This record gives sequence, structure tokens and C-alpha cells, in this order.
Amino acid sequence: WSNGITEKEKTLAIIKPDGLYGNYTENIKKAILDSGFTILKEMTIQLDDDAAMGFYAEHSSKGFFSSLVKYMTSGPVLIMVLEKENAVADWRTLIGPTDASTAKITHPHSIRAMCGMTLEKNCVHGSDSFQSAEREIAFFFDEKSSDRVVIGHDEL
Ligand code: RTP
Ligand code: MG
Repeated sequence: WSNGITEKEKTLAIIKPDGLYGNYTENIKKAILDSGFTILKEMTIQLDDDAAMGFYAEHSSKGFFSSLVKYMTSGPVLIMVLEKENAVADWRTLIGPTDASTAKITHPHSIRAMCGMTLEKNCVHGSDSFQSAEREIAFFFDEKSSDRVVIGHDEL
């Protein structure tokens, strides 16, 4: 039975520099809304090295880390808090596999197939667990603030 109250979940989405630069924002947002997510918060920011390294700290020992930081700081990113039931897993499904060149073959309707290019330049981020989502949302957004922070491209 249902009491009519649905348990919503939040996740963090990022349109990476190649996604913004390639003008995929509108198509990505359409896919987000068509899939039943609500965009609770969004902001466009330029990450500096410290922010990119802190955000991806789990990968700090990996060989691709410096390249990842360079990529993530190569231009502005659009950061969004998405909400729906099962948001974390559903957003990961919607974006597709990490390697965008693989995604184009195996998940042609995924977002990474649409706007990504390679294993690194895959145009979007998604939290990989409920715990990651909580950490990543707190990394960028003040929990107490209900402000919807939007900075337009031309303000950067
Ligand atoms: P994300 O965290 O950005 O949503 O991506 P993901 O979970 O699918 O993949 P993850 O393993 O967390 O990797 C984070 C990002 O690092 C870049 N990457 N480069 N050159 C490489 O071997 C390599 N592997 C990963 C990608 O930009 C990936 O999204
Ligand atoms: Mg990841």
C-alpha cells in the first residue's frame, strides 16, 4: 500500500566544460526534465585547481588526476541539484557509462553519447552513491540557503 508520500532523493549533476562550450545545456536540461527530475538549485562557476582537486579527491592517486583537474578547470561548469525518487541511480543511468566513446555504441540514447567524446571528455558528472551525493551537494551549496543561485554565461 502507499500512504501517498513519495520519498525523494537528491543527486549532484555537473555539466562539464565541454558540455557548456558545446552548447549542450538546453538539450541536457530537457533530458533531465523529461526524465522526471526537478532542478532544485543551479549555478554556473569556474572551478579553480583547489575546487576541482577537492571535488575529485577520491581520484587523487590516479594517473589521470592532473589531466582531470586541467579538464574540469578549462572553462565554466554548470552545477545542479536534481531531485526525484531514486535520483542517484536514475541520473547515473541517464548519463551512461564513463567512456563517452563506448556510450555512443552501447548506450546511444544516453547524455554522454549525445555530448561526450572520450573517456575523459564525457560532458557530465553524476554522484555515484547517496553518500557521495550528500558530500558533493554540501561541497557546492549551503544547506541552510534556499537560494537558487544562477549566474548567466555573460556574467562570467
Ligand atoms: P564522474 O565522477 O565525473 O561522474 O564520472 P564517473 O563516475 O563515470 O567516472 P570516475 O571513475 O569517477 O572518473 C571521474 C572522471 O575522471 C575522468 N576520467 N579519466 N583518463 C582516464 O582514465 C579517466 N578515467 C576517468 C572522466 O572525466 C571521469 O568522468
Ligand atoms: Mg565518479
